[in-house]
Amino acid sequence: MDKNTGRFALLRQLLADGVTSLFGNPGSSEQNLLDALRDEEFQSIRYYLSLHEGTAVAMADAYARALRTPAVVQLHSYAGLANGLGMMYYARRGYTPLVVVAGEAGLRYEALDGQMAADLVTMAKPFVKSDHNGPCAWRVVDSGSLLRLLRRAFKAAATPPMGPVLLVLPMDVLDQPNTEPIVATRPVYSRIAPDAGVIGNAARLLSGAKNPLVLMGDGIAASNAQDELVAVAERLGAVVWGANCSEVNMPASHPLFAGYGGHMFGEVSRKYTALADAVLICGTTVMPEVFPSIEGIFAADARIVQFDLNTSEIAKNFPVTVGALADPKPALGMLATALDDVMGAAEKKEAGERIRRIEAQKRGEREQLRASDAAVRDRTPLRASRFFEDLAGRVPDDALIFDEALTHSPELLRTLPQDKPGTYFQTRAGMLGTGLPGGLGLKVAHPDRVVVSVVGDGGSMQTIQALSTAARHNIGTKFVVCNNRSYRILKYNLRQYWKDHNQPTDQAFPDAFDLARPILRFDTLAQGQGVDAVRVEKPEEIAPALDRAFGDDRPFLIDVVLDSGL
Ligand SMILES: Cc1ncc(C[n+]2csc(CCOP(=O)(O)OP(=O)(O)O)c2C)c(N)n1
Ligand SMILES: [Mg+2]
Repeated sequence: MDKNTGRFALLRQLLADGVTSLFGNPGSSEQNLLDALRDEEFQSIRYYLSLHEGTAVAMADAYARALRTPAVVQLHSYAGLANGLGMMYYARRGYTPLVVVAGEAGLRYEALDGQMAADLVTMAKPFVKSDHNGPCAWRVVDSGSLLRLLRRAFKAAATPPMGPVLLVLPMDVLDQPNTEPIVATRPVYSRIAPDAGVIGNAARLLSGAKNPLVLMGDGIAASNAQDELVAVAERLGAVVWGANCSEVNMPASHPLFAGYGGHMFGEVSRKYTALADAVLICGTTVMPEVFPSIEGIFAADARIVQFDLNTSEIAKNFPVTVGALADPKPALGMLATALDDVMGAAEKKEAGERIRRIEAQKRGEREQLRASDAAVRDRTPLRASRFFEDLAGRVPDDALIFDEALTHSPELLRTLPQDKPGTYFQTRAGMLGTGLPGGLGLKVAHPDRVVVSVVGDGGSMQTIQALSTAARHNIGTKFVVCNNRSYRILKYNLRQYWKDHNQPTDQAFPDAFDLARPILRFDTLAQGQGVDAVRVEKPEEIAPALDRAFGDDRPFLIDVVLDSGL
């Protein structure tokens, strides 16, 4: 067998780029690649089989988020690519670096328009990252440029603003001799900060504020800038709200962290954005809600500073006073120092007083919520807060959590730790079905740590076959399904719509919002795919279920039957 062909060269390039995991679902147009992968030379690369492409991409997304490195996904021709596109768009909106390779029959069949023929590059264009040269989707048409394009794909995926890219691999190109050199792909250095003049200007604009606000998102975590963000917020005495915030961008227990905003209704976030007289926006889009406010987000005379590595986001929807291309870590570090210089003693004192006021308010709100949780602690049907409280007692500080609990997420956020960078991940960009595969991707990335994935019943059905991947590869994620027998969030949102349109709020919800018919048993759905599971319906069943879940490092699922009320 000739090992100097494209398929072997491609795998050698993956080795050179440190790839140890492939996520995918195979077809016959990738058979030569998977055949080569069996070779002794590539034993350090593990192929994680997903039984649906959406699951493969979502697993890769979480893996890449956890390790901050591009993950590689293999899809099959138009059919496999099409199944993966939704999750690729999710990765695009989340800036996750993914290299997606899709096989196709071969260039020699181009004129025949065979069974699986399609223009994969065109199909993928809206779903991949774009850079100045256009959408990052390419097709290899000559063996002399296979590795050139593969390296370009890695570089493009990992260069901020990061995102998914596509490389189409005609099968016959991979069978041709390949003599390209194997050279590791080098990252593009992007720790860029504005010059001192811009930083000084930003510091002056923010420093005199009586009611400063920081809006931040996952760009902070991507830059590992949590400490610098805290330093700026503390100097300003500014409350910090997340917007597109689905990771630990700041320790959640910090007194100035107000919460994960920006999900559904702009009216909710406008309550705090419009109050501010100075706003620092960093590492997020403004505003990310499904139904954002069209106007009046910021006070007319508010001073707005926006730093981002994606200049498209700067002043995209609203004017800013100062906008700058900036990596959050160096930029916020410089800003904190500049604020020390610019702020007078009186301003520093006021900032300190604001921190104490915000801290007291946060403590008060927290105590109220704790009290309301305590009041329903022993109820049946179970309340999620009770289950999460008991779960928190079993979860070590450095555990990784994937949170797709949706309407039960607020209860989860009150109980589980989200303080250590890189330990807490939520679904983003409104994507459903990311929780089960997300928990798998985190565990593949960190096999020695406890990983818990908390998902809704609706979300988990989208990618339920992820459980078979857990069993097949013995990926020891612990899954919790919040079984409220409904698309509960859709009910909340329709109720809000009724309110906004002055309609009665006690009407019947559309039948399609209910999942009670048939009763979905996630314990047996898991067992049928080789994952041990238990159903929990009463408070006294929680502890034994957790004992079983955390008794070993194998995958386990708890189907928690919850109150479905609003
Ligand atoms: C792929 C996809 N399909 C549909 C939706 C619309 N959607 C958003 S949330 C939701 C229901 C989620 O239900 P569940 O996971 O049970 O959480 P709950 O609302 O009950 O807390 C649906 C259908 C979506 N966001 N993404
Ligand atoms: Mg539900």
